[in-house]
Amino acid sequence: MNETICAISTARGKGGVAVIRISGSEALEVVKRFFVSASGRCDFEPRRVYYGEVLRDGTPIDDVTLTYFKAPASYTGEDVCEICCHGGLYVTRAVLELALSNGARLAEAGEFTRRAYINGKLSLTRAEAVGQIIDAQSDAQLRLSSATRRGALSRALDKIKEIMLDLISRAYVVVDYPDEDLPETSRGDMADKLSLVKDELYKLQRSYRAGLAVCEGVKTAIVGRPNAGKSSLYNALSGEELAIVTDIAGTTRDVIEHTVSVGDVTLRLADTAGIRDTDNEVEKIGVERARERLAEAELVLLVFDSSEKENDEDRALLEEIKGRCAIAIINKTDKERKMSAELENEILSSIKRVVYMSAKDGGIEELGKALNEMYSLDELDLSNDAIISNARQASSVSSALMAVEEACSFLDMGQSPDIVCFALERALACLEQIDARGVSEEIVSQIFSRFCVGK
Ligand SMILES: Nc1nc2c(ncn2[C@@H]2O[C@H](COP(=O)(O)OP(=O)(O)O)[C@@H](O)[C@H]2O)c(=O)[nH]1
Ligand SMILES: [Mg+2]
Repeated sequence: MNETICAISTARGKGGVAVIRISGSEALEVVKRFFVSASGRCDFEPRRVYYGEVLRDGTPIDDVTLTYFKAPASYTGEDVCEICCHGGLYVTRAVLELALSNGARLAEAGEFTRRAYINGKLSLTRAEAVGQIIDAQSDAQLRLSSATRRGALSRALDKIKEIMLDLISRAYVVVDYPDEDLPETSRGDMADKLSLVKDELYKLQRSYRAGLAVCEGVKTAIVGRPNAGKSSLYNALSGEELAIVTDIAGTTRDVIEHTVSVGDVTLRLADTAGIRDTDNEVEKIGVERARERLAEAELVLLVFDSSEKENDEDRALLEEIKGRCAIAIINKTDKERKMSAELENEILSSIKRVVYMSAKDGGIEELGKALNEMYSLDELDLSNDAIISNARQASSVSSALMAVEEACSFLDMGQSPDIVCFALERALACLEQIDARGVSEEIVSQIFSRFCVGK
């Protein structure tokens, strides 16, 4: 039998109310030892809210509400009591201590959700999504994690697994009972089903790039020659005046970083010093750092000043960025244009994506659109589609794909159905790793340790 656990489930700090959650077979017994309802009743019905007082050594310390959920109809699948007390630090702690001294022990980080997973209330991807919802910092992150929590990814995986299982079981029937007159899965049918499985898995694999861009964020460097408007762009994207902006070339020296969301993409954005040759010792270090940050960036926002004639620095940077994942920002469109059509053509041909904007007056929506397109987010419905958003899920999908590819090539080579299915079974085992209950204890612990206490 599981121990009964308790924790403060609301954030630490002063607030209107705080929730203390208690889960386990003894939950109600524990609570009855220190809670008395105003009506005097103690046969609490599930899914009802009771008003009453919390007593410590016979003295009321707060008036609270108690909600009781009876197993298995609760978050964890066990008996759960939630006490809602006033949200002071001291009073909340006092109620928690009463639960502790009356038979519950303190929950570990993520232990409630872990129990929900163990009791079959949530699949692993859905449990992970609960963590993502808590961590979400943008609307896109919330939409994606909420869809995963509702089971979008689980259902997509189940669908693929179902087709695989059907193929495997039909083939084995043929293998096990060769004399019986069972309909043999025709090779054509098998090939069709396999290619369906492959398509679905490739779709999931492709979704990872989008999932990463939304959830983890893209390491991005804003680069360009001095005074192009990099810091202005950085501030406009951050929505705050974080970087110093002046018309003096060489103002920015330190690399400053901030996470922002543009369109549906999360950018781990760095503003850098304008890249040029300089004799100034401090600026020189700034340029070196800008170069380092440029080298490690996954995405480059290369800023040009359209109100100035281009120079060698612009051309050198354009040449350097060729072939990288980049968006060209042609800035200062509110001013009279002096940049040559020749450079513009060069930019268009070497960096496919170009956004015209004024960091002063706007154009950020256009950048958002370019980013959504770049990460295929315009093809996805974050609120409903199955999207892979972490390395654990992605690596299992890749392994499953390899095994399915192998199954396909066995089939092409004319191998018998059981050999094809042998590869399919391996693919199935890889997919089971994502969402099934067969996931190793180590991985499960790792996932739930990232949660906060009380969740
Ligand atoms: N008119 C106009 N001025 C801009 C724009 N973006 C930046 N600036 C000005 O250009 C100068 C250099 O900007 P800054 O952001 O410091 O450039 P950085 O050196 O690339 O970081 C400042 O005076 C800004 O106010 C823009 O879109 N339009
Ligand atoms: Mg700057």
